[in-house]
Amino acid sequence: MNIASAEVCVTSPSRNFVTLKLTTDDGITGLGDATLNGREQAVAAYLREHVASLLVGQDAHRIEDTWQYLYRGAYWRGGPVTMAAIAAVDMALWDIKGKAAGLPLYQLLGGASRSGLLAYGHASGGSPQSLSESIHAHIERGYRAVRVQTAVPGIRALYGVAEQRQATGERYDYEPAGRGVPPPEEDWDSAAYLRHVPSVFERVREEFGAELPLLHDVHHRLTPIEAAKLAQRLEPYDLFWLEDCTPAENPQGLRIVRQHSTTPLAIGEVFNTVWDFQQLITEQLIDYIRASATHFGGVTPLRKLIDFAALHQIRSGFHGPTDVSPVGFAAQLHVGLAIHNFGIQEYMEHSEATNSVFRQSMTFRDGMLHPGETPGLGVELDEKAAAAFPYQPAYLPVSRLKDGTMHDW
Ligand code: KDG
Ligand code: MG
Repeated sequence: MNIASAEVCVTSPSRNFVTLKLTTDDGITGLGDATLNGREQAVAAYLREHVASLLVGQDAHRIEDTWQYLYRGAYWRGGPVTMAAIAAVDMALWDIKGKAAGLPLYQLLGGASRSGLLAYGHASGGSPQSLSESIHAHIERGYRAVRVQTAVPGIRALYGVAEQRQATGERYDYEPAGRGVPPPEEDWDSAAYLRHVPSVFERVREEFGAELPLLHDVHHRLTPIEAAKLAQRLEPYDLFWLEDCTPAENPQGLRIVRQHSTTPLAIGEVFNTVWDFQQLITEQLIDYIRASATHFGGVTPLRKLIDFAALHQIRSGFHGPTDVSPVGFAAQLHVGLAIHNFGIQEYMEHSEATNSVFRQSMTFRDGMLHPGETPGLGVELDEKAAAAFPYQPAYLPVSRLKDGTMHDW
């Protein structure tokens, strides 16, 4: 069973997605997600110009060897563009293998280790009242765990809080993060943020009780000592995790956070290879792995990473924002169902437009996700529907301090 063609589809039903479709000479198709938020066309070009022709004629069953060929065989390796492209090839080959075997992917990974995956949703609010309403709405939709993001007095617009205005005064939804050019601008003030956030969790715990798992995402904005202060101040509110509390390029910074707090830490949604995680895992500096199948080179390396993490009692918390397409999301649901050290799965819910282009067997019931029983990944691309949503330039917002200095993502 050889690969006969490799085609790339860029479509924008609510937001941009890059999808690779591989077709074998006996007519089986496989899909892979190569979406890289704000840099979609770079990955599409990498696949079309540098990868597609290498694949045609290759044995579609040789997933490991193809992965090594694309990763190890290239002189310039790693980085988000390359690894999203390799991820798409890897996922598409797993999709094909599952369809050829007549089995959902999780069965090929060892079978189910649980009946479903605990999901967390994104609650946020510009005021205590709207935050409370957002948490209630999530609980009513079935969520048993919520991420809590809040506006901060003194900061005009903060990523992750839906109902705010950007620095220009214009209102925007943070997903899909600021369509158009140039990117919207938000502002940042670490001192204001550190003063405010603990009081928000105090109120949320008072209202919702001790049992609801609460998560919070800092989006890499604090220095190690600021992050240590936050993690320490949040300890009474017993977070499920504190995410991306420091810039991800500086793993040893988390040693300082660890020295001061037992708040569990999650990091790694922007990581691309196991090397980015090596020190964090071996030194036990994190508790949850935030990689996604899409930005980490696919199912093959994600499975290896999570098995490595298991040696250190570190669990999964795979990245599941709407900029991971339903194809990439399905891939990590299959991994999450099969592995032993599953922790939690982020779930942001794709729009109706997205779901009309990507038909999925995945289900969400009573706060639990399941990839379904369809052979392969369980996602089909409706190419006709996709064609009605052409690519639109779209960027994540950028952040500046009050004096105009660019701040970390
Ligand atoms: O593309 C960026 C988003 O995926 C990211 O901002 C979402 O931080 C995020 C999260 O935890 O889902
Ligand atoms: Mg995050």
